Amino acid sequence: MKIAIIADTHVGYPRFYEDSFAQAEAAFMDADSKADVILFLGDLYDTRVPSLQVLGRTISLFRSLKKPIYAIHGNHERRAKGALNPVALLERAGLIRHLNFSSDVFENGGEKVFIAGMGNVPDDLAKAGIRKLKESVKIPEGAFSILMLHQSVKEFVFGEELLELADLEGLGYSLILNGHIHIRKDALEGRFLIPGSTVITQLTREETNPRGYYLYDTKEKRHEFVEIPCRKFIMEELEFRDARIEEVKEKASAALSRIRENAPGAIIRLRLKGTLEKGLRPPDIAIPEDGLLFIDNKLNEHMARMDLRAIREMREKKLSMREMSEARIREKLKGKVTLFEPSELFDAMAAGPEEAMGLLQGRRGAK
Ligand SMILES: [Mn+2]
Repeated sequence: MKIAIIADTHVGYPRFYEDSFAQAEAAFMDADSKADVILFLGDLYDTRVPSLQVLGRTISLFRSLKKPIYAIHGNHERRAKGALNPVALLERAGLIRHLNFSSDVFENGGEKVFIAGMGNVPDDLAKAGIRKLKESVKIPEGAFSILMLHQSVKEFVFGEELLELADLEGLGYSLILNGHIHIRKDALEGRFLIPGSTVITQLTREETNPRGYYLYDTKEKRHEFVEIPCRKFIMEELEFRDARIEEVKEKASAALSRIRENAPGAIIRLRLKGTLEKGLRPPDIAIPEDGLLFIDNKLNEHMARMDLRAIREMREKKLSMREMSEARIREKLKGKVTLFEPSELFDAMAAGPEEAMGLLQGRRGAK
């Protein structure tokens, strides 16, 4: 049996609205032609209550597919107890099977697979969720069994109280599938699979990799990644040193034309790093963004960091600005013979550069 595994299509995602549909449609239609059954791992929609426009388009898509679909809901679709979520709504319409702390047996050509699902629960309740799942779903003996989840997993996401692979491995499923994490992964020698999202959402370096879905073969116990046509996403960095505004603008526009020529229509994230000429601030560099161009202005970032560090240090030591400055001056003057006290220099500097210079040149009291 061939099983298609799709996750996180986020249809209706505002930033890349059309892409979210085109790429979801591409994944489902391709899966429909290659697999016997389609498993969907949550976040079909980007919102809990999608617009009628968005619902309508997915209904048309699912009506056009021939293979059965099993789905769970993701965190983007989770609603309060008793409120109907959009994935459950599709089940009411007879278009998919929605599994939530429940299971089913799918049969094809004499081969049976057991499929269980747990819709997303908040991270802090995930372990309790797994305990509840163990009680409500019993895996039949000898069956090839699949669990569908939409959770953060410690090995791939930062956070506390998250599920760990070890928690899941011991549940006894032949195959565990997880959505939620938008980057494709596999673990436990191919027994734990995350297909990743079909649409770009976070604009991270990892998202520059191809998008698609997994196709699992139950005979060979192997998965393969099937790439779908997807808008390209390109990330580039430009480094500057004491740059003028024109220099930054010229280099950025040259880089953009080169990228656009090689990959027309790509989403581009351009990061500007390094330093600007004295007197310039990052906001002085204004490169217009559009729906496909994102400028990440990190110019002079280390300076901002230095300022931040000084402020933080000051707060930690609970020193006043005056004490802080005096302490710094004292440190600088360590071992040097001076005719003035650090506090005097601070006062002079506070009064103005003339006064400070006067003090340093020994014109004490010369006003
Ligand atoms: Mn998601």
